[in-house]
Amino acid sequence: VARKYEEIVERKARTSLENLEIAAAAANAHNPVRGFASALRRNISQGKAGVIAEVKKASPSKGVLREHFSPKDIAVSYEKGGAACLSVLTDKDFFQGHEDFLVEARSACSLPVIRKDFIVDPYQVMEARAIGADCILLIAACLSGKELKELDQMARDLSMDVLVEVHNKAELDLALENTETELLGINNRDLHTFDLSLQTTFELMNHVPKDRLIVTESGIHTRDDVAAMRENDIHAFLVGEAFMRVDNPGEKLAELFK
Ligand code: IGP
Repeated sequence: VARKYEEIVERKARTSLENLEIAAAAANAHNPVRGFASALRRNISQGKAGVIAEVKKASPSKGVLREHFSPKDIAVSYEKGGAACLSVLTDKDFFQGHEDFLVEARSACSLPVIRKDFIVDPYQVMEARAIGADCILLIAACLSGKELKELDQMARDLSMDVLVEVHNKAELDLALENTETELLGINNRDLHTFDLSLQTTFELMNHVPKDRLIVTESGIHTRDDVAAMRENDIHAFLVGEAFMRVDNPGEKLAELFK
């Protein structure tokens, strides 16, 4: 009966903001958040990297990354490989993602999960908690200061953590001014051109206050990439492609962050 109820609630969650509110409240009662930021902090305080491992079938710049795509199998593999958290793409049009992938991945493991999508509306924030997300991504490039403030506050009112993502100094200033979340993502990829440079992290990190936890995002492929970050005191990572392209994503994770 309980499972049926969850199914019903989850269906309703797609229909209206009002129903979503009910679903999010139900999720908070029956499926409380798994601390996302705290999972990263825990790993880092033990001297390990805090890895957010991404579940991503395809990307607009690279096309399909993985033919055999099972969010459940990938989640299990990542947990075994030592991931602190999962990131699941739910955007359908450009990343071939789906809300169901988040539900599947999260229920297959005990790791906290971020909903990775282009969030521009309160509806999507409510929906995130309703489907079980523990954290949301807010991309400064596609939001005004007012929107950032509203969505950051709303997510935290729903008990979720927020990862706010920036790619340049103007976006960083906007994010710092309008969010209170501790998780500050620096995307090494320019979303407009797809150009990628790890230098982005090294340039912007000096402008980030010490109480924020920097997550370096995109383009991490080698042990040298990881070492360069860690030498600069960057210990939290968001990695997708490097894991999606191999048969055993968790094994690759363990090897990259050994
Ligand atoms: C992962 P990579 O290069 O390891 O696959 O990158 C992640 O950073 C990337 O998927 C990402 C992203 C985003 C995707 C970062 N920010 C915003 C969609 C939207």
